[in-house]
Amino acid sequence: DSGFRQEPPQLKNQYLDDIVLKNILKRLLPSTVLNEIEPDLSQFGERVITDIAAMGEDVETPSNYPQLKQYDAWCRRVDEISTAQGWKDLNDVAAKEGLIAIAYERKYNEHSRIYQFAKQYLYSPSSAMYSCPLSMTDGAARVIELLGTEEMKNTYYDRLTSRDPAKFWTSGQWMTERPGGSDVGQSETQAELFDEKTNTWSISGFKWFSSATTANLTMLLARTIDPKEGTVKNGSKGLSLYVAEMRQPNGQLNGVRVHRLKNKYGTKGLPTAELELSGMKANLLGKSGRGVPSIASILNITRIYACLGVVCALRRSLAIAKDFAYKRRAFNNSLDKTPLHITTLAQLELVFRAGAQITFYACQLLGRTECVQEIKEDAAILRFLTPIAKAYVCKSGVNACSEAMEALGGQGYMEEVGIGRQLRDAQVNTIWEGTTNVLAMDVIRVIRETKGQCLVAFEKMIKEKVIRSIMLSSRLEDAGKSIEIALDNIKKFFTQSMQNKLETEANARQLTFALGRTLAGALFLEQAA
Ligand code: MFK
Ligand code: FAD
Repeated sequence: DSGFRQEPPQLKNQYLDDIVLKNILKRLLPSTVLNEIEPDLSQFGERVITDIAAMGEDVETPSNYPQLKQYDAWCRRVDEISTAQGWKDLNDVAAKEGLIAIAYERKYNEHSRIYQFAKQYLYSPSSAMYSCPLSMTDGAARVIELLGTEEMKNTYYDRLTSRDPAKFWTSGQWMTERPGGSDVGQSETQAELFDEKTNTWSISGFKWFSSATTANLTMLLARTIDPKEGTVKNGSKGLSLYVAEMRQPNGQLNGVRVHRLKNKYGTKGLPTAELELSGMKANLLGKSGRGVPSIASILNITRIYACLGVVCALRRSLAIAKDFAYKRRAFNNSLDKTPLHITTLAQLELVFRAGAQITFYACQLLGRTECVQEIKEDAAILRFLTPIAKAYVCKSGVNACSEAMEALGGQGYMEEVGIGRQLRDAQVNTIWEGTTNVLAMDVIRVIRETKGQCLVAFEKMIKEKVIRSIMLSSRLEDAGKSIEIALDNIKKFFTQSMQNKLETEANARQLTFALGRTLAGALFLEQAA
């Protein structure tokens, strides 16, 4: 038929077209660094809508979803997980493009993290969730850098941070068990000393969620059996962190049986499995009984990745929705000239910009804590800010992705348009690496542990940003006043509604979101100045 055909929305170079990312980088990076890395970001911005996007499409093709083969034709247990060719190619791209390496080569010192996260931000929406194994690999490299032995640094760390696809390894992170993913203190998996000389332990139990099951390495928690007494400690104080290779030198799995692949709502190309561990050989990493604080170095990195994952999913969804608005007409008007439609998109843009500002601020602090001396203040702010960011950015961003879908009407709901995938994959970021409420409780944990000093430091940081911004640009005075009022309201809310333990916990989410909104406001001011 010769009827109407809608011109479809199209993506442009994802770096050059992203004014928000470009402005954030301009503000956070010295111009010498930005000038040096911009050609790389531009070429990568093009790749993520061409060859890298095609790899992601390959992974997202239903017939290519991961599959588990438990037995070979001779009834031998093999537990092989097959993945799409695109999944392997995305791994190689990640190594060659330095998606982990950039952060650890530290060519630009503290700024390297921002450069690395800018590339991860471009990569993630096209990567069909390869950013998940990468985030855990990043966390694993950091924990080895902080707590690993020289041998672990020479072997594992070198591989995790390599740019050579033949050498590059990824790592998983196994915490969640059937009795509790939030409350890991209920974990049943146990570790028994196998060889004292080599610090090798034999681990048995069941891990209920393992994403990146095809990774080469894993970081896992297990309850340590005291070698002398043969006893274990209950709760999380009995857990230690271990590092294990997935396979033995002969290629067989290292005491791992893949029970089942998870049948998930999203993250379809990511092989998430239930694993039975029986005599998995692993090395203790860090101190015995300090598993949770040790693995927290990973969590605090992957939580920033979760923010990034939602922010760039929203940015991709909005890029589609905005281009559509220029091309679609309704009631004799182009959507980009329709007041209510534009207001709706502008509100989503605000959510996106808030998320981007908070995420890159967290990333800036992460880089500083890793590279700069005298980092006490940065580290304290980062510790408090990470759960705030993860809870606030992920929750608001997922809701906004859903709105962006609606902005294309019925076509938004169609698979080929691409927003559905972004929304599905964004959704998990409110669950994994700590649910919204668990993170809100982490905010309370930090307040309690620092006896409220983190709130004082937070207030100081916000006020400094406001004052500096107003000094640079007096037109921001009114906005600055609003932020000060928001800060006062948080203090009032905190003192009034946090009288006892029950009330404090019941109000934790509200407090966390208020802190997130206020931080976003201060960062907007800084950007506007
Ligand atoms: C683009 C996508 C990127 C993301 C991909 C990721 C793929 C998916 C991977 C996963 O989902 S992995 C599993 C993630 N699991 C979680 O995030 C667990 C959520 N639960 C929590 O976070 C709980 O709050 C926690 C397990 C930490 C509670 O543990 P405990 O032991 O009951 O808490 P406790 O006793 O308050 O704290 C023990 C110690 O850890 C304390 O230190 P001290 O012993 O020195 O006093 C705490 O300060 C410390 N700690 C807890 N959380 C911390 C931390 N330290 C630093 N940072 C933190 N976040
Ligand atoms: P529960 O802990 O049982 O929580 C149930 C509900 O109770 C939640 O709403 C939670 O917010 C609430 N709740 C719990 N405690 C509190 C509290 N104190 N205050 C208020 N509310 C509370 N884990 C890994 O270790 N490695 C992986 O690779 C991994 N990959 C995953 C991949 C996917 C796709 C998914 C969906 C999950 C993955 N997980 C992984 C598991 C994930 O980290 C957990 O599901 C998550 O931490 C929540 O744990 P849970 O499922 O046991 O829920």
